[in-house]
Amino acid sequence: MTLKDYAALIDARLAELLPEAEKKIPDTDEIPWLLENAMRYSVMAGGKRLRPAMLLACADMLGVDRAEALLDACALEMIHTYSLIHDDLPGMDNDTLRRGRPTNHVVFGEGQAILAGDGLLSYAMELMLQNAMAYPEHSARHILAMNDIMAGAGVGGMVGGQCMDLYCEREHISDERLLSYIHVNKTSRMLTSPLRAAAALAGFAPDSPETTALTVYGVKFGLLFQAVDDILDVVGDEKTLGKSIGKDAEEGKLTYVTLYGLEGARKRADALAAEAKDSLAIFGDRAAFFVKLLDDMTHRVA
Ligand code: GRG
Repeated sequence: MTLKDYAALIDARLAELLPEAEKKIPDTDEIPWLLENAMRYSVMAGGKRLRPAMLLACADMLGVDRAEALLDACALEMIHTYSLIHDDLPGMDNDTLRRGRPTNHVVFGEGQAILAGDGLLSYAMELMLQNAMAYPEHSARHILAMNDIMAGAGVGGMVGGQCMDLYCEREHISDERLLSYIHVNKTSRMLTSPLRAAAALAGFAPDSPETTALTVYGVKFGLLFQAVDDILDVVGDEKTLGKSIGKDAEEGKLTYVTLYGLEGARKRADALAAEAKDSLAIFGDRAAFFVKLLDDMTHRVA
């Protein structure tokens, strides 16, 4: 299975979970059409489906029944999409283009966009809980997986990273240790949690050699991903990327490129890819998807 194959599986399930809704007064317990359509608009706008694909590929590698992991993968993509919607709001990055479309707040208004993000986060949690209840024989595994996903997305994870990012930008602070906190939490945690969640579903303890190796891979992969993101913000093509570029320089952000220069950032990305590859040794040939992913992400243009 390739990244594209996994993305197709995830797209199909997401489309079922967020169907196009007709305008009507909602019944009690029903999602209002406006909220459903605003959530669907950003989730179904495309995207690489990287995080859920990593969860499913890792589940496959570790022998987890794919059907048992699919809702968690979709939930992860919903959480990621909520973070993009909120990141694009006027109070944050104030962006008008995302996934090749006008951003959620441009189409639905700021208030509804905030709710679409809130909705995706809480719907994701509901779906993961429903999935856990469907497998009572594995409830401890599901609780551990949910803990990894929510902690990665939460206050000591992505939200914490975003908080420090906003703080540094508004206060014009450029501290290397804070930058590392921001990268690891804002970007890497959401790329590590899919792997840790899959390991939890496979029955591995959080401190097992397998989970530890996957965590190292996720952190390095996340930093590589961020370095390439910073490079693309300088040399990328807005149309291919489907989002605004040049924002980092405009806002005077501290990035891999401002810190190491373009060539230095590329070298840093190559070094991170090599370190991430080394961490996969424990899985041998079974980790082929994750070795290829490093190459794909190092050379990505979108
Ligand atoms: C609002 C709590 C909160 C967090 C926002 C997503 C995010 C955190 C910030 C976006 C800015 C940014 C460049 C983050 C680092 C890398 C990143 C998350 C890129 C977008 O992810 P992709 O490339 O996007 O996987 P697609 O659209 O392919 O899913």
